[in-house]
Amino acid sequence: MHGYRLQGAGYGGRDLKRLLITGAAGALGRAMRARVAHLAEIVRLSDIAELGTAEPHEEIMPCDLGDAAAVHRLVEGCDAILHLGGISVEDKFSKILNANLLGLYNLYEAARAHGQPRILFASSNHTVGFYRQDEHVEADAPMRPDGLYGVSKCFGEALARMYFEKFGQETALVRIGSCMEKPTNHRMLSTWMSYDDFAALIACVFRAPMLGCPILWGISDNDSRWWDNSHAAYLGWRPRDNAEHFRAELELSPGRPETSSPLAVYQGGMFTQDPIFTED
Ligand code: NAI
Ligand code: 15L
Repeated sequence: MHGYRLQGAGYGGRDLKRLLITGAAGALGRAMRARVAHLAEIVRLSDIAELGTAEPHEEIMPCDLGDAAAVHRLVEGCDAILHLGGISVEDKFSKILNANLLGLYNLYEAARAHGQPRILFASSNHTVGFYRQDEHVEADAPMRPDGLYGVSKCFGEALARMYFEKFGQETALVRIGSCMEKPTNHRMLSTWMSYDDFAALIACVFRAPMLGCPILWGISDNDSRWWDNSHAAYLGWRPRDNAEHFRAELELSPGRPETSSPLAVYQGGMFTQDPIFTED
């Protein structure tokens, strides 16, 4: 942890009363659970997978995002939502439909009914996966999703934008690159975001006096980055880690991909090669 010290949380510095984390049993949920605990008096954890035992400041509410009534109960009483839940890789459309499309609609309808808590939506670089790695992509460039999963994140961004335009619902649309302990291939020299940088971004999103509905690139301060967040400087997020520190290690293993490999050609890497997974 690189020692962010936040005096107060909540919009404009007030403490949040209750922060909801969906997808809390997943890789990012488990990594963020302790890192964002300081932001709120109570952290409500939700998933369809096992969540373990609640700490004194936590409450556990299992919920399928596709169940509208359950999502309404889940969101009630929350003043901020870290939305990590859903299908996180390419999959059958029926699974993506339930968790990422219906689930997101349920979440935004519940938010509309319960005071419009600010939302951080875990979008993905796979909204723009078919751009080539030698292209610099602006946040407002046309989407070029690389699969049904990427399309579901495009839907999520569009839905969030509509709720912002129509109702003033604030959301940070964070196009996460590759958020993990450390980068594991050369592509991630560009796409990596450290857990600590993500936790700091979450804090900035929920502390900002005014958020709006910006698209943010979820990456560390990587030398090899393809995207930049200068349009969102008002949030005050300064990522501190840099995938470059891992370059020598990656040269040894797994080594550089062939220049013609999708891993070296497309921003979305191997996701561009996934088939459409049909129903059985
Ligand atoms: P993950 O797959 O480890 O976690 C997702 C969680 O959502 C799982 O615990 C799963 O049980 C839960 N979930 C799935 N369907 C559900 C449903 N119908 N109802 C309730 N919960 C459901 O994914 P990870 O890596 O933790 O990612 C979190 C979010 O960030 C995902 O939305 C993913 O698309 C997004 N993201 C992650 C990136 C990364 O590098 N880890 C990169 C880009 C986006
Ligand atoms: C994602 O959207 C996935 O959720 C994650 O598992 C990683 O594969 C990441 O993108 C990536 O592109 O590296």
